[in-house]
Amino acid sequence: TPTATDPAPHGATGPFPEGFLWGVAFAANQVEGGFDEGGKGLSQADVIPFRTARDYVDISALMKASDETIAEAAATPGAAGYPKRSGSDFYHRWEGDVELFAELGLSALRMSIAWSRIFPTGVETEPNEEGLLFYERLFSRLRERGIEPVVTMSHYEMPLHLVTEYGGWTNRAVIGHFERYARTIVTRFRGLVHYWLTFNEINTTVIEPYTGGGVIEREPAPGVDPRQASYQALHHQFVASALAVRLVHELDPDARVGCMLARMAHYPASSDPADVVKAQFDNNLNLFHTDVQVRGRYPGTVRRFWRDQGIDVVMEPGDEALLAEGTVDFLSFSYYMSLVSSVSLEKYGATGGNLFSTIKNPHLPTTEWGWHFDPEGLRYVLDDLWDRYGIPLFIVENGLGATDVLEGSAADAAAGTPDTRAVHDPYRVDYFVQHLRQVREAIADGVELLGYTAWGGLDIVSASTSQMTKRYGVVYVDADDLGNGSYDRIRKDSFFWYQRLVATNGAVL
Ligand code: BGP
Repeated sequence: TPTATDPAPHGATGPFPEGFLWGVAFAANQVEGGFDEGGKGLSQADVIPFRTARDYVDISALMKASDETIAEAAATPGAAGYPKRSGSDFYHRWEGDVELFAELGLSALRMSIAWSRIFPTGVETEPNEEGLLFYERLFSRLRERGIEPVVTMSHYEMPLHLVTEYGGWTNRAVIGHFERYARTIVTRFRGLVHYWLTFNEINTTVIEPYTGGGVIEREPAPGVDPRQASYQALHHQFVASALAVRLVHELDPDARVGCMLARMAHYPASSDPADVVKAQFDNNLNLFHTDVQVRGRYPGTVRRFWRDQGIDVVMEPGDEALLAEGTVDFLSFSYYMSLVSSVSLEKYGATGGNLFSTIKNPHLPTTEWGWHFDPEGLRYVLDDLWDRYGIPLFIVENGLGATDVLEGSAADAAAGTPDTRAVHDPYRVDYFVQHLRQVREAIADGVELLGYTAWGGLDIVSASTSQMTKRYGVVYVDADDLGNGSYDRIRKDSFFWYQRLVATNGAVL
């Protein structure tokens, strides 16, 4: 296995295409904080509590929560029990953070707009000007620093009111509210934003219905497949996404708009054809999302799956035509791991990843959180997506969640002596090196790739565990899981490596 210190296998210099976008990525609900400032309404992320350290936050519990429980969570002041309410305090520190990104030499920042900053409950007819101004200043500053904002319209976030009063995306009426929001931001940020993404990891709506679609299902009807509500919500999101694509094309012909998938490749556990067909089926259940958003239609495999499972997705006349019309300009995706499929699960041991329980791949190590570490899988995914769709791709998330150790002390800095604080994270550099070498292979295979934005630039609150200490950044944020700390920013060793990576357009690999 190559390591970060090995010489580059091809001795290549500047192996990435001209104009390749190098960046970092994060989401409003995980980074901003300021959850009740500037006229912002509560979002569904603001009521996700912190549970236990290593365990997966059981968001599905929220789906069964009573109105009173949600109201209580919504009313709890302070941030400690609700880590996403303070995030990384980017809302107050964004100017300094942009300077750090400029120092990194970035050409892109992938981020999201908090819908609840623009329409606090989602149903207002007029937007919240203070929210619009926050992003307008941020986008303008980024452009001044030569950093292209790549903006997700909805990243695991919607106004809480739309969840509690409407049932989230299960309710078709939410489409209209989203359309007004999309029209508002695309109009206002015309010329400032050239790359839009509609929904983050749209396949999450089925995997994590509360996170992805604001789906709260107190009592699913007896005998009804529990995924029924999620697939209905997903269909509404597809329609809303197609409308947003149309809006961007109409309102700002210079901008490009993409979809966003959490791409998890499924490998067959064995060469038994039954396992191979099962892996193909699992891949199709992941890829049908991009089939809809890139090709403009649901594939036969998912329609058959719904039939077999008794899932009945209601579509209105005109929906299919809209999906066919609202196809995206590029396909963006996150890549963290591959999974393993088999028809006989009991034959194989499972890895207890914090997000997915999957068959353990004996050829791959796992991260501290049990996710398969699979750089070659990224090349496989890139080549495969390019083959399947033939439109430009964009890696908008890839990175390592790890426990970091902060050395040195803030007291030194406070006493006027040099700040000795440092984070030595060779494991993160190694992660990037191994994955980016595979990206380079895919580019050599002919894949058209717009850019790479590493997750998350700054340490931010984890989406799935609500931990700050599952750290992804190249910049350390001095805060713990309960929101204690100075929130100071400390450049990790990986910061300086990433800076060289960008400055050489990938030649350090
Ligand atoms: C993706 C999400 C992100 C992010 C990342 C890492 O699923 O789009 O929001 O957080 O995964 O996951 P986690 O934070 O759960 O470790």
